[in-house]
Amino acid sequence: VSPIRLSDYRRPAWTVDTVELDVDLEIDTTEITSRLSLRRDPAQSLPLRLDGENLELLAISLDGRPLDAADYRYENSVLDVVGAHDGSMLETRVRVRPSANTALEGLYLSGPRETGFLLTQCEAEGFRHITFFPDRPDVLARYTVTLRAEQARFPVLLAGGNPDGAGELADGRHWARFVDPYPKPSYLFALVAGRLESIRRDYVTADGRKVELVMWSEANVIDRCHYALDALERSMRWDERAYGRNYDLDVFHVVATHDFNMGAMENKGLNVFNAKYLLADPDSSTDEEYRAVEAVVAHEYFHNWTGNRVTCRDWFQLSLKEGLTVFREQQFSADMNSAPLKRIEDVSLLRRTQFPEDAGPLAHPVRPAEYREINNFYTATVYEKGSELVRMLAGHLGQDGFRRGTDLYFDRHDGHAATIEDFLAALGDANHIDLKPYLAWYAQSGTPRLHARGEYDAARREYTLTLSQLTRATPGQPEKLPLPIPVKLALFDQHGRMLPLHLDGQTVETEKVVVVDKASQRFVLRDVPSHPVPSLLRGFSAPVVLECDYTPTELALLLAHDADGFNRWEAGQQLAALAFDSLHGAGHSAACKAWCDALAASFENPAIDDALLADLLTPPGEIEFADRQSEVDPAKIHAQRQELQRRLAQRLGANALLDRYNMLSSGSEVQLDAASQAKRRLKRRVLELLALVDTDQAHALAARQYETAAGMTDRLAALGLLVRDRAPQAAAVLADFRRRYADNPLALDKWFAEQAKVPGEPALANVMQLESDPAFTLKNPNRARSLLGNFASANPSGFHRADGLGYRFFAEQLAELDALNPQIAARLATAFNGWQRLEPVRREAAHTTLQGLAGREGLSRNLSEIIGNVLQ
Ligand code: HT7
Ligand code: ZN
Repeated sequence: VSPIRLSDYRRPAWTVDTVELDVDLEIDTTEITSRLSLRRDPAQSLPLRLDGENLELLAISLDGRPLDAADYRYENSVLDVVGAHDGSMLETRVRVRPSANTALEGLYLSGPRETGFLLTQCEAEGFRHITFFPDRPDVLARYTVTLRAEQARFPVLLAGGNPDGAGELADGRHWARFVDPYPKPSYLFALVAGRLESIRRDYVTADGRKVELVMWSEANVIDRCHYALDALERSMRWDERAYGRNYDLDVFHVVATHDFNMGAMENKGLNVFNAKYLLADPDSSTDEEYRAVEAVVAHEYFHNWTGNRVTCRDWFQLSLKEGLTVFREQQFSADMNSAPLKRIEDVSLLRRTQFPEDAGPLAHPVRPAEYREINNFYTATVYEKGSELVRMLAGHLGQDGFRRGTDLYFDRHDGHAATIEDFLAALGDANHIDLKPYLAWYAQSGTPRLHARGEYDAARREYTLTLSQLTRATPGQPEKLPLPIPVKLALFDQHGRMLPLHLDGQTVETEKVVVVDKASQRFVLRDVPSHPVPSLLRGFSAPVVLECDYTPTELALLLAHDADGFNRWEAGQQLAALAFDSLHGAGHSAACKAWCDALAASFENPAIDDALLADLLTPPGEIEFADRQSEVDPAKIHAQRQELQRRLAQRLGANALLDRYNMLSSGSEVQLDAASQAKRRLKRRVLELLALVDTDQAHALAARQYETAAGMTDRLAALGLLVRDRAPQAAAVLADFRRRYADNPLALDKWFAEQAKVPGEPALANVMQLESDPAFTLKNPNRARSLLGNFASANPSGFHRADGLGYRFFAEQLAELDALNPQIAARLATAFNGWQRLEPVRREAAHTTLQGLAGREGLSRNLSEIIGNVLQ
């Protein structure tokens, strides 16, 4: 398949004003009649061409006249029609097969055929699996949808838009109609039909519209939807306050499904959620999962303006909606919870997922220049790095300026499909600033390295900071340009006090942003009384790797005194990295002691929040350590990181850890307030550290914690520790967990996941055995991800075995999965990213396996694109 290129973009030759869909729903065969009123671009003379994938065409007519075979051709997923003109009405009737749809794209069945329900997933190109259409995001149309089905089997009928009538039909069937007054692209179309229960709440928007909010799920889990409904209400209020955005339909429906390729989908007025991100209760959800539910509910809701009212001109602009919406969710979650902790969580995610993407063969710009399979571009780069770019723009404009900019963006582009240039132009125009230099960030892949060197001239009382940037070549981009990098900085004296900054003759407070937009720049700070310690890139002000030759003492000073919670943690992470290096003799031998001493002081400091302390006590993960090495041996990294943590545990002392653990023990009910969550986070960390110095004691405590836990956070923390350590108590708690949650698929996913994450060689035997467990199926994406995804992407020492058997097993699974669900197979296959940097034995084994996989017959476009790119 030849790639689709951004540079080839052309306006659509044909658009659609209105769509009328009549859908006769049945599990095995559903018939869809569509009437499209067509508009022709007078500047183009191309014949009418519509997309259509796997459709059985039953009837076709143009302007009321049935078409002869000579007037149309349906081949290779396109329908060409002769004789259409501006204002024509094309009517088609097609048949599709929901129960046979294992790819979960288009119309499909969720759950068993006797009890499950029907639903659609159209982003990115699923609508063409439902009917013929110019299935591209710049064709915005008004939809009227009439659903018909057997009433007893499908009592609930839903589609996007406002309800516009319902009634009974002959033969026990019924119908319901929905009209969406807002023009929308086809990827935002949705319908749902089946036996579902609901909980509801009335909501009045700031501009006075009465809205009914409705959460839908299968009956047995409807009680677990209350938290999401509360989160939705919080999101709606927040968007009114923070961005002046009000909801715009009379109803807002949200449906939970266990069968979903991604996290959730923002279909206009009818969001669909992976149950993992909608259901929450203390017995089956961890604190992290509660936060994820709140974040995803907010994310999908915020899309109503950033994505739906203003959509993307083409899929190259995906980050226009995704980067901006992730950023809005991050702001919201920071407001609802702790801002520094949210920042730590988001930057950790970026480093764990996006940095490796940007450093390997899958590197691509936030706005890619070409793709073969768009579903492969829902990546950490488009989402997470895209959000960091918006954060830089927002930081540049300040809170009021950014709001002026987004107001203008919504005014200018409401009801239209926009580009990233449009977004930057609106932000810039509203503030009389040219933001075009930031466009380079959207076009250039790779993570810039920002090198910082400070020199203090005691005689002149001047501190000169030289900041230089370098981005390494990435596939297809050998040359890199300097980018505008905002660096938020402060200076500390040797006692940990912040110094006032004098730059270019002005005094600013104690914090300042300088923008580095050349290969190298010098900034001179005057009137600096003593040799300072710089705190750079505060709050992670740009998505770069900072290289600064800090001494362990300087990092320890920042860890103890930096008022920026994020940078305090960051100093600890950098110090941990020096300590890690020192364990195999490279670099400062004093670093490990400095790290342990600094954390011992933090451990005793009552002013530090429990959750921040838990994060401070956690060194960078194995993937982050691997990112700093050129010949990666995951087994060695695992062992060395364990050793680092053991030294920390020794320094803190078994008694102190035990005392703290006992102090943190929680009550008999799960409280969700920040302090209670923080306690559980620290308790988990303390127990993990204790296990490194008093293993038997920690395992006994974990077994008791498992038995007495009031909720999933404590229960899973205990189970995870026992399973990872292969403790004698592990088998019993695993058996208990399995029994306890036999009917709870989301909890059972955790049971699979924890066993897939056992470090080292034993992981593969576990995973192979679990693959033949009766509860395992490749047909359910959550289950496939929990076992195979965790094994291959979250367990480096388990997956990357020197004998290559991890790769061989995983490749077999991918091939099998690809035949069922290419999107999920392709996503899981990205676990092979970075194989070129493995040590030679593993590298060779991975290479052989990848070549074998690439050579298989009949791979999907999704999987072959990823394997092909990874092999480059
Ligand atoms: N906008 C949604 C993307 C999505 C998706 C993409 C491809 C295949 C299936 C999908 N399900 C949802 C999710 C979001 O970012 O909000
Ligand atoms: Zn999104």
